[in-house]
Amino acid sequence: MRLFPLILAAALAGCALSPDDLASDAGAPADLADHPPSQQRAHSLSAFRFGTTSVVADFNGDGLDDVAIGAPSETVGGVEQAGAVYIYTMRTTGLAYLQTVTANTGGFPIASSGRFGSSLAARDMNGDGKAELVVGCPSCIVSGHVAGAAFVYRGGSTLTATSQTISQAMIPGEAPEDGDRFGEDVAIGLFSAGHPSIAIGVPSELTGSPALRTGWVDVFAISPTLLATPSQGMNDAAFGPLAQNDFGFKLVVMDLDDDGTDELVVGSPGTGAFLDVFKGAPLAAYQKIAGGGGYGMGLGVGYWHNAHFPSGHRMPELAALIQHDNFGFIAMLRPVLAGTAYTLVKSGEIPDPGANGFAYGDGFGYGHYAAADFDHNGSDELIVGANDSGDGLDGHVYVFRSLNGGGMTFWNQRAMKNVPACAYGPTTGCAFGSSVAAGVFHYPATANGGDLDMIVGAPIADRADLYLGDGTHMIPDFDHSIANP
Ligand SMILES: [Ca+2]
Ligand SMILES: [Ca+2]
Ligand SMILES: [Ca+2]
Ligand SMILES: [Ca+2]
Repeated sequence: MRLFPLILAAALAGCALSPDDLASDAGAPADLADHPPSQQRAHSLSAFRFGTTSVVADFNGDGLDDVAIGAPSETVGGVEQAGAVYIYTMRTTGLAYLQTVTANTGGFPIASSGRFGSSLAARDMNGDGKAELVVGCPSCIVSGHVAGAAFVYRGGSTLTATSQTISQAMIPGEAPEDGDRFGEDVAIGLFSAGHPSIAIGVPSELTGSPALRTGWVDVFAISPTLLATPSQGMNDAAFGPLAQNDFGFKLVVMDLDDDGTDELVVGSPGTGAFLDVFKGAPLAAYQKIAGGGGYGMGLGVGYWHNAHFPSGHRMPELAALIQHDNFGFIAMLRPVLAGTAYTLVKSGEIPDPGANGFAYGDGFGYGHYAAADFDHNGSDELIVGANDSGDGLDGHVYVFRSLNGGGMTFWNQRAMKNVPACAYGPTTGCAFGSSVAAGVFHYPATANGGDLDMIVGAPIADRADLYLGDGTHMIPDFDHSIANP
């Protein structure tokens, strides 16, 4: 787990890594030496099961939040690390297991360790009020190569597969190749008003001549019948020299200029370590965010400063892990109008509260963040996991409260830790905080004023823990935590 930060530190300092450096850590074989840091880190996640990823959405259209929990290391049909996603819907008793989705749900043959569920995204893409689920499977075998695939599931009383395997095999001029990691992250956006698309990160894609492992993002248009058609692909060439950037490792969408269409933010935590913003249909390079250290390992979007565009629409803000001075920070970036165009400008940094001189080795800020107005002050709290907080893969979750433009501070609960759950993994910990998501998970939903709750993945303990908000605190409700079914 700590291999990655050490390698990134060396990479940022311009040091060359030898295979011996990698071989000295039992977690990563030497043959990963030419792969970017995040792939080496991914290799160490083989014990991560239920709760590695999560997404909250209303899949069945009843107005209540549901949740999908990813378990990319799940054994399916005897195939280790094939991966599965578990769907829970809100019932009168609270969150209840509904179904298990695997790559095979739509008929895709599970023949190897695909790590289905490594990435999740959800949004209603056909306008029926029921959210669709998109699942990345970055090691699925396509055309005989461990190249990766993604799948779309239609929302409804149960999720149903579209029976379409989305991969680079669909794209003229592109080919599935071993190790591409197509599906490492997925995002759903409206890059053209009314027309949903999905963006798929391919962070180990080779591009250029001579080929460099630059990374890539493929974009697919989604039809009203939920079928995907390739529309474009890009790397970061428009922004400057190519390198082992791991472009596409993390993706989020946000409408940063209030024109009714989403912009795509792409994290590139490799050699360059920056964020690229794309805008328009087709998406075109819009802004490169770099400087001060390494961006790209973790991203979140929320309404953290309670600001509004002149239209009255709320102004979204980006939170992104930035690593500098051997330390992890969450950088807050907000849209600022310069001339006639908005761009994202950093407004502040939140240091890792738990590092204690540990440098950036505690997993703080890796992955996707959650946003929720737990305290009803009009601006979202920022929820960030740190799944490796020093004492084995133990983990913390930090909740930062927005002061409505006056910066971020701790909410009255500085950090949460799932001590009961960690007892399941006394030697390795439980990686609590690997995924964070917010929604209303208590019943009835109006029982305490619609307060928002939180679900936290602890994938080495094979469970996700529930915290119920009362507007003032998050109260652990381990009795209703959900374990791998
Ligand atoms: Ca629902
Ligand atoms: Ca739908
Ligand atoms: Ca926009
Ligand atoms: Ca708040």
